[in-house]
Amino acid sequence: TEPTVQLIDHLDRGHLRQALERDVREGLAGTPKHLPPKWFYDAAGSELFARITRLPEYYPARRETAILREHAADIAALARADTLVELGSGTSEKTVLLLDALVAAGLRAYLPVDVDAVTLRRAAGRLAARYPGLAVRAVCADFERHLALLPREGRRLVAFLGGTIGNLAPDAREVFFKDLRAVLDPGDTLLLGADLVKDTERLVAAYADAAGVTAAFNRNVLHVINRELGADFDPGAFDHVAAYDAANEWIEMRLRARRDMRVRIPALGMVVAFAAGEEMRTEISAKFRPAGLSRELAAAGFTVRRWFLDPSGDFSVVLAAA
Ligand code: AVJ
Repeated sequence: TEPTVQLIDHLDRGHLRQALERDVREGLAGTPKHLPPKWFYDAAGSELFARITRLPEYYPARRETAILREHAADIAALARADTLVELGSGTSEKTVLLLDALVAAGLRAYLPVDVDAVTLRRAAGRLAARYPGLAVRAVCADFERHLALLPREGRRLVAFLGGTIGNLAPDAREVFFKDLRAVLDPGDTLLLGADLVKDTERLVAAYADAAGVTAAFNRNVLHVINRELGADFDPGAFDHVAAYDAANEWIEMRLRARRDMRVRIPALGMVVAFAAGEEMRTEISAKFRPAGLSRELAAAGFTVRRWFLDPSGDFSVVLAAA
């Protein structure tokens, strides 16, 4: 049987609900309509994302895994961490690669942070069972809002993997890096996974897989809004769209209405009209160049210690010191 893991909850139902209401009200009143990607991740959405990471087209997960497998010991030696804090930990599948090396080098605590309490609890239990000497404390929180609440104990390594940093628009990213830097102490480090700019075809294929898993993941946000806010979205009436914006160097996921629709959202007292062909943005996933990301990190007060690129140059992991 798995040990019980302490769950620190900064996202009580009330706050979560309020944040969703605000995001949906603002996003659906906007032109163009848009929703933040964080609402993809209920239990079903986290599961769909885990399936995405196993798709042949979705190279980022495999590339990052290869980097971590190759360089975990280097990372552990550079970070000399007592505590690993992982932002957006999800199923923590890749984390074992880091934990094996970090625990061998003296790590004492692991704090996964995620918005999806179900997936978080399950992952934390699995890792607590695998590393008996490690204190595992799961933190249910929104990494954009609750950085200041993260426990401060020992030398910390903050891991933000998978390329999730790309979900933040440049202005939000700047705020995030500054806020994160402000809660770190000298000696603490950041391990950041970032997907790199590459040819458009491969980028788009990674977000428009042949099996349609990404399409289901994209539509899941409509199921979440239906369940939580009593809305009557017909998810099947929206097409999945993935497009590369070459000027901004980011992938955009959208949901395109197949026909004219009126969607009722009783909890918000809203009726939202969609015109046939209208597109609603559900995610940006920015792609980076090491030089540009180095500049952003430096501007927030981080010092880059090392870049790790996979042999094909598709994905990068950077270790930066506070
Ligand atoms: C989990 C944010 C890293 O942006 O590539 C995968 C999410 N969206 N396929 C990404 C995602 C569509 C993913 N991140």
